Amino acid sequence: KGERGYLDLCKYILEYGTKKMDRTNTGTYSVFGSQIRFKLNEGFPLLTTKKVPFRLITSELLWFIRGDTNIRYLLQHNNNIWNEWAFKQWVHSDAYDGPDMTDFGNRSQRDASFRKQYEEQMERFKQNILYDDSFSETFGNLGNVYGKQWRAWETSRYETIDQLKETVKSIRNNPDSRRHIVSAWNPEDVPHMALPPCHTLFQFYVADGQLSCQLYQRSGDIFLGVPFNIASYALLTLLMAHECNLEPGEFILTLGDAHIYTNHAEQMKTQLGRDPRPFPSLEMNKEKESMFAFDVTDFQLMDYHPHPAIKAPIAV
Ligand code: UFP
Repeated sequence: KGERGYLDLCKYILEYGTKKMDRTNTGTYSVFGSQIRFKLNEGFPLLTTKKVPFRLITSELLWFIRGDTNIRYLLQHNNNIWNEWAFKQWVHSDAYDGPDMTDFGNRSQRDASFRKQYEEQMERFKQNILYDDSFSETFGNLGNVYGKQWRAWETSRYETIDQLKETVKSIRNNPDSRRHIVSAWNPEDVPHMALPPCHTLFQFYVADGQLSCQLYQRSGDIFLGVPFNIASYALLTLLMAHECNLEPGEFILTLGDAHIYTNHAEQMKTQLGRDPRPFPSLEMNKEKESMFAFDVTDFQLMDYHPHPAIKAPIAV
C-alpha cells in the first residue's frame, strides 16, 4: 500500500545489492529484476517521504505526448531535467568555444571553481536554446527520444507510426487485446542516442472497466529517476484511461537494473528514516476530452503533504 513497495525495494538494494561499476564511473548498489505496484484509485503515487516536483513531471510527460524532442519546450516551462543531455552534445561539438567541460557532471561536484564555469556555460546554453532558433534546432534536439518513438516511429518504408494513437484505438476497439504496446526501444536508433531509452516498453491491460499499465524500465536510478518515472507513468495511465473512457486500474513498474548510486546512499537512508504519509489526489480538467489537448494548467494536485526534498548529485 502507498509507497511501501518503493521503500522496501530501496532497503533491499542497500542491504543486498551487488556493488557494481557503471557507465558514469560513480558506482552503484544494484539488483536485477524487481517490481513495484500502485493501485491508482488509492491516490496518486507521488512519494511523500521526500518532495517530488510534480510540475516537472507534467511538463515532461506533455512534451513526450506532443511528440516533441527539443528541450526548448521544457525550458519554456522552466523544466531543466533534460539539460545535461543536450548540453553534453554542445560541449563536445566543434561549435563550442568555452572552457573544457569534459566529465562536467562529476567535476562540478568536486571542484567549486569548475562548478562556477559549468554553471556559466549552462546558463549561456539555456539562453541560446530559448532565443536562438538555429542553435536550438542544432543543439536542443535530443534526437530520437521518447516523443519521437511514441508519435512518429520511422519505418523502413519511410512512413511513421503513431504508436500512442494506435494504442488508443486498440484499447477502444479491442480492449481484451494483449497487444496494447508502445515501444521506445528502437535498435536502429540506439547507437546514435544521447541516452538510450530507460523506459523501454509499456503495455496496457483492460479488465472490469479499468485500465492498467505496466512499464519495463531497463535501468532505474532508484533515488533520483524512479520517483519521477512512477509519477509520470501513473499520470500517463490516468490520461489514457480518460481518453478511452475507462477507470484507472494499476500502474506496475518492472525494473531491469535497479540501482542506488553510492553517492546517494546517505540521502536514501535519510529518506528511509521518514514515515510515509497518504498519497495526494490528482484532479484533471475533464472538460478536455482528448489527452492530446492537455496543458500543464489542467492538472491540480490535492492534499500533497510530503517531507522536505533531499538533494543529490545526478550521474551523467
Ligand atoms: N534514469 C532513470 N530514469 C529515467 C532516465 C534515466 O532512472 O527516466 F532518463 C537513470 C538510470 C541510469 C541512468 O542511472 O539514468 C541512465 O544510464 P544508463 O543508460 O547507463 O542506464
